[in-house]
Amino acid sequence: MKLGTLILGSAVLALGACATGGDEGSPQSDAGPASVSAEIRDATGRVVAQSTAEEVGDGIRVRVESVALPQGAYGAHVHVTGRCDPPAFTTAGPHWNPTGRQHGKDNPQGMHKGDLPNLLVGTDGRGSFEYTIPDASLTGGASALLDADGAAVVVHQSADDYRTDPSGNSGNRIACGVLG
Ligand SMILES: [Cu+2]
Repeated sequence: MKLGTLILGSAVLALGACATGGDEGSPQSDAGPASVSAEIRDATGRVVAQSTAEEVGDGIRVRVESVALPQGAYGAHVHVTGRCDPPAFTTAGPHWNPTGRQHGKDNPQGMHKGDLPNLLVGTDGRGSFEYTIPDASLTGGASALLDADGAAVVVHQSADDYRTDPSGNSGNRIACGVLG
């Protein structure tokens, strides 16, 4: 924790020093937010779920909550690019995978850092999970989630089998939200 405080402190200092002069050329400095959130919208622009991502110790705690999805089980992942262009949301790119693994916790070559549990939604349209991505950070470090092009949370049309590369056989992307 002491090291983390020290790094944050010097990053803030560096940011202050840059305020009147040059910069590092990136809007995402190392002194980024400790938590971010996303409104997850379907192809028509309706908010169907919400997400938060928060730095906790050496990981990122991700919460995804349905507010208006139909009953069912949905694959959900952190994708590498913070762009959600409907209707197919392909601009969000592939799963966040800074360690070059395959998809899925049940895959011997898995898993992606962006892999998340399935989102289970009841008849009332409600359901949520909380999951901590280990050994990960939002900002700072070479493989931080919030790099220059950000990141997005994507919900797929069906459940993730946690095994099939590259996206758990979870079908089309039905909703997407930019983390920021
Ligand atoms: Cu996905």
